[in-house]
Amino acid sequence: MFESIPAAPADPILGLADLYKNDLRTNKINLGIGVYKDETGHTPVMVSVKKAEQQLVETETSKNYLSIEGYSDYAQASQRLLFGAGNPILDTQCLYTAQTPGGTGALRVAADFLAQHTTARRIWVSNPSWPNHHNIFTASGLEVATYNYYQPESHTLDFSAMLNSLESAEAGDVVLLHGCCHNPTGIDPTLEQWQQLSELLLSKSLLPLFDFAYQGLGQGLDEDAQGLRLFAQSHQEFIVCSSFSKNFGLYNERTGAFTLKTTTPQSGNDAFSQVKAVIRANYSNPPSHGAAVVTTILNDDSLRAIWEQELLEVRQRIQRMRQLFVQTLQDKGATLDFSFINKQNGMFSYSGLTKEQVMRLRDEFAIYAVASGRINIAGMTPENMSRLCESIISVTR
Ligand code: PLP
Ligand code: TYF
Repeated sequence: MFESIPAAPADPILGLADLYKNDLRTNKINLGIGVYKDETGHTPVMVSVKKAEQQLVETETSKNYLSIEGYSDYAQASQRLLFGAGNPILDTQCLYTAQTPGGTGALRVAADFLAQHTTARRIWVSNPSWPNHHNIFTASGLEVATYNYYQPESHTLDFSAMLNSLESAEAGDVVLLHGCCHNPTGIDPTLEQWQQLSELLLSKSLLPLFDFAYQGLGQGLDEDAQGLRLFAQSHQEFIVCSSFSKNFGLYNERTGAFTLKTTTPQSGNDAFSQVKAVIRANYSNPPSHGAAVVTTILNDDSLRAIWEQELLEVRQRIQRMRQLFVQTLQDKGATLDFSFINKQNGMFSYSGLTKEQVMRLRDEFAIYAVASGRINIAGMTPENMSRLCESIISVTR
């Protein structure tokens, strides 16, 4: 039975992590997988997380199963972070949140729920996007269509092309939007563009699905949520799939949330009962630890202040590396203009490097980037910057 199964294609990003690990060159640089690294190239446990974990070790009394939807304190804290404390949407009784195994788990719950319990058959995903979007939605039986997003010559959002492609969407289709720090381009809509998108989706009866995996890594916790919060003012129905992997550094604890906004509490209760049925058939109930850590931090003023400061440092380090990268390339005489990298948000940048240049960087210089040209700015340090820029100049000459 197992003898004639063809091998699955490697994940274009996770596969790279293995190649990097097995590379014996000591001066190797990893700009591949989207994981934050500090100035020393290490992915740290945040101090706020360690402190919350210490508290939990002291106070935890049971490892009993959680409910299907997870901790209710976590759900409320997640909603406050998404929409802002004091946002009237929090009192509508029309928001339903389930704790999920990472943002990926939230996306899969959303995909199964949409495919099995709504009339939605098609979801529109940006071109390019995180490769796993296609896997997840296809696995649930949805058709994946793509909308234009990126203008390679100017390294900007091709907003008119984006609107144009969405004109082909039909009532009842779903549109996936990256809440902030678009993966892989690092280019987000402006507030005016979010407004236009919101109006377009409303006028065409398209359902917004926000993938919000990088809140706080762009401009700030509230700033990064401006698109979502604007949509929430006028859309009665939408879904948010959020993740705490990046902004709490809780990658391996699989900590995310699925949030459903419905028109009325009555319809919401029934719809959310189906979300819970989907979860039961997938993984029954979520893992506890990451969500307990997040809830502990968000609901404790002093831990929260430590976390917000740590997140600010993450954001500032990424911005510093962007500037240093652009400056160093310029100082070393790069012929290409890389200044657009300073205008992008979050960990990722679409560098404009071609697949051939990415392969040369890997083979000749032990520098790992995604074949699409996506680079993880957080893989840069003041120590590796010089060699990185010289190598890039060498392959782009
Ligand atoms: N969505 C996007 C755009 C991502 O980049 C990621 C990254 O991992 C995820 C979702 C999944 O997040 P998680 O690791 O929490 O499953
Ligand atoms: O885009 C990234 O690098 C992160 C991490 O299948 C990741 O989102 C990459 C691929 C994948 C899961 C997570």
